[in-house]
Amino acid sequence: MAGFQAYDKIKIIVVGDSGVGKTSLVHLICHNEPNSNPGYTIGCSVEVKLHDYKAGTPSEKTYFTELWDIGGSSSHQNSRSIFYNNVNGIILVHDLTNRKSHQNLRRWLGEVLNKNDAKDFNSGYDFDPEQFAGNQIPILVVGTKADLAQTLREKVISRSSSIAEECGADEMNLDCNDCKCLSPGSTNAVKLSRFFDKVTERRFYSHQMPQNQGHLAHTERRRGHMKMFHND
Ligand SMILES: Nc1nc2c(ncn2[C@@H]2O[C@H](COP(=O)(O)OP(=O)(O)OP(=O)(O)O)[C@@H](O)[C@H]2O)c(=O)[nH]1
Ligand SMILES: [Mg+2]
Repeated sequence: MAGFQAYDKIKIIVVGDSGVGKTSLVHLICHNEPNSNPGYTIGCSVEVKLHDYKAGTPSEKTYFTELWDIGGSSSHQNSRSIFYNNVNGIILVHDLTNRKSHQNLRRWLGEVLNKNDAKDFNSGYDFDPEQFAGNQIPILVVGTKADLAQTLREKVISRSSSIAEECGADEMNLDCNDCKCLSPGSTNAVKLSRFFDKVTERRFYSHQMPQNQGHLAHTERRRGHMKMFHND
């Protein structure tokens, strides 16, 4: 563990409706094994993964990647904004068997970007997806429960009107209960690693401050008090 604190860190928030599988996903990413009993997330849980930026190249460097798993319960909407400061990357999670959870990703993105405006989640956050055409803050869209979404209909639904396309985001689908879905060298593992590389690149190798980074970092105002849990 010597030198552990010497790693630079990046902050990625993981948002989406309650029950879509955010905690299961984060656990799989950070521990390489399924979480048999995730339970509801109250507030926020932060897990860490050491990511090798540009692995296998002379530029390789390890970064401390924090994954902020935000509880999706609508009853905590007013207090979540305290977690949205200084965000370097966003993982939007939806359940492939639940179309509504995909539609709600627009609202989640709106909530993150408009974190200082108190609005009801169901009545009106909005954002312009074209804001993201230049990918100021890298976004990854993850569809969970691929094991349950086996029918053609569900697959078609999952592909239609994708927020990932609108935002120019990366996208992947998986079964969070199957560690093979993120096994080294698999398509999803490569996509995830590329996403972490992109976030790291924007955070540490881009001299220009991203437009929305300033927006996200703008205020430290707290609108509530929430407990933070660490699962380790
Ligand atoms: N079959 C299947 N079940 C999954 C998958 N991902 C998550 N689940 C299950 O879905 C339920 C909810 O998962 P969580 O990870 O707790 O969901 P969450 O998004 O963290 O929910 P909140 O903490 O309430 O916001 C759990 O019973 C998980 O085991 C998946 O890919 N396939
Ligand atoms: Mg959770």
